[in-house]
Amino acid sequence: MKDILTARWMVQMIHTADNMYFHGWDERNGGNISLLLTEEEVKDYISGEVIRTIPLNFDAKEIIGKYFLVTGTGKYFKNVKYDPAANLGLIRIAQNGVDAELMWGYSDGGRFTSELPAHLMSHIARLAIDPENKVIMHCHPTNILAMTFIHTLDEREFTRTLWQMCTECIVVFPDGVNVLPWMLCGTNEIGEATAEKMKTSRLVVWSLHGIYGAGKNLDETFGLIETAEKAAEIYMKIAHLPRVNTLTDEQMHLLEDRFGVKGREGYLD
Ligand code: 2HA
Ligand code: ZN
Repeated sequence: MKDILTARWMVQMIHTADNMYFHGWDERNGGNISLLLTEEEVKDYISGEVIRTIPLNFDAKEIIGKYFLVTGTGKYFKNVKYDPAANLGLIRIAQNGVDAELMWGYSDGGRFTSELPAHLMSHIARLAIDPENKVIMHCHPTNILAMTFIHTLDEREFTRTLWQMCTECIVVFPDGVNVLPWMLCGTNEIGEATAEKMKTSRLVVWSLHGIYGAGKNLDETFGLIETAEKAAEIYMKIAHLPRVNTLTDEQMHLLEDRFGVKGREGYLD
């Protein structure tokens, strides 16, 4: 058996959690990540023996047998690199669809993030649209969060404001951002609402809380959130100042043509 800490996907997960912490997006135990892995990717690194079974508390029958590397509940992103085995776990969705089988990790008796319903439901929603989706990422980026206190939560308006803040925004997230009102976190209800929003955008803002991102790999998903957060940062710097210049819809149409993307239907005039 190979050392799991040398697996490429493990190294990327550890680096990503560290990077997110240093961006200030994951204070204390804030945030969580889940990375979908194939049997092929994991088989050389695990014995195949189930260490423990942990109930999911919802039915995940669409993803039976799939493997996910997931951050642990109550764990701090800043500590992942020092003790990956305690802070991360590799789970497989059991054949009954309602349990997770622990294959590696959570070595101090821990379990997966309390937000696992939102993660798995979002994986199911994204996989139906994009079979290559692998990552769901949740964090608390400062400026996105700040923006939800002072900006309308109307999704078209919220998206347009972010698109206007950096030239590349419409290229990076042409599908825009969806926005949920404040909801109680850690519940199946917020999980279902997030997954529903994931059907039309890879970014879902949780008002007064943070953001969810989805993507094909850790870098792409990180970059998606990073770009939205950069735009929100610019907005927070200028929102209270008179705006002399702005990116116009005409300019954004030029970006669409140049980069071969199409902004969300009806979001540009
Ligand atoms: O505790 O961010 O939303 C981790 C969280 C919950
Ligand atoms: Zn959170």
